[in-house]
Amino acid sequence: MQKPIPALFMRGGTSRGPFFLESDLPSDPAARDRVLLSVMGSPDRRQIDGLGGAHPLTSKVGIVRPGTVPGVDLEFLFAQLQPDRDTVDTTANCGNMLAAVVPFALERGLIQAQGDETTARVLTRNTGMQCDITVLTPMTPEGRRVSYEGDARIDGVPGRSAPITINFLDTAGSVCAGLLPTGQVRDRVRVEPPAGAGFDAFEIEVTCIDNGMPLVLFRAGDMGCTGRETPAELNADEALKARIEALRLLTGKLMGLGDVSARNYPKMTLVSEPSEGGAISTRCFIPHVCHEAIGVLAAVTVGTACVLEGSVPHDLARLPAGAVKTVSIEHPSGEFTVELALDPQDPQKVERAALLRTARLIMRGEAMVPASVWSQA
Ligand code: NQM
Repeated sequence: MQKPIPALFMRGGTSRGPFFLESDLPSDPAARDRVLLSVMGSPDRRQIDGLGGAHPLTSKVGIVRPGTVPGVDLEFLFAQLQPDRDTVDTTANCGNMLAAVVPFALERGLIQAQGDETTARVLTRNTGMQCDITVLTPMTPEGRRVSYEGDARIDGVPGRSAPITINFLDTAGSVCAGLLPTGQVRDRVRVEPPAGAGFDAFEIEVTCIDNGMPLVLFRAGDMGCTGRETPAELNADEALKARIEALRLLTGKLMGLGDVSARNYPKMTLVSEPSEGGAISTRCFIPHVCHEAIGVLAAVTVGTACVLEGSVPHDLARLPAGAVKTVSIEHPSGEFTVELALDPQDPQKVERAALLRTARLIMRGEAMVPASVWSQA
């Protein structure tokens, strides 16, 4: 006997996973997490017994409920699982999975289409951040339906789809206490090797920042990289990954995050001069494998760091003039454009971030959970 749980399997931006109504899952978080691990087939490198795609970007789950606070239409809880670990982390955001929330809510009847476009205010329960998301809802013979087809293209996803715009309203200090959690725009840190590590102590300049996602940015060259490597090359470099992880554990503490060994952040981001006409080039570890592209809020945070005078990426970045900056973040599979509106009184402050994503309903059905797992729930 297995327990069926209604689910929509969706792509959100460059990520993918099952979406559930909160009311269809156990209310106790520990029981819910056991169910999610079973649904995804974790821990197992291949996730052979579940829906996970053997990569962090396809080990994600969306949980949606109607808004419970005034002005909020929908509330979204994002859960990051890992193929080979038994962790379910709900403490950080995912702007890619976020792109599928309004389509999911329209599919499941949580909200109604408003016209040719539908905008909903979404609260992420992970960090309390709010955003307005707009999707296309054209008239069809069956009434207004969310559209997945269109001309919008995002790097990291083949083909074209209907555009989804996300306007972030308040992103600074999502998980950390503020935008610059060390209190400085640039820090120089000394990383001591843990016992048995095959590298020497080293010093490096970093910018620790959280404008939607905690990130540590450092020059690719300072780690002996060009910044042009493919994710596969970086993922195969165990010596580099050991140094980056030691830097992550140290900066996690400096950012007030404590012991981050079991956390999926801060994301470790190598930056270098742009080479494709963008503002900055990136390779982003999330945090143990290199992203094939870059996360949404990671891109917002990189763009914000570029704007800040004195930051590590500021020196490398080529930014357009003006108070509303269209910032193109280069990544391994193309680029990610974020529009940053600066505070007219303080050009060092990003007031609003907007960006384009796409999403698609891939499959609808029921995720089957073994009775032994559900009965413990
Ligand atoms: O930064 C990957 C993704 C993400 C997160 C990650 C994301 C974001 O690409 O908002 O979207 O950083 O683990 O889905």
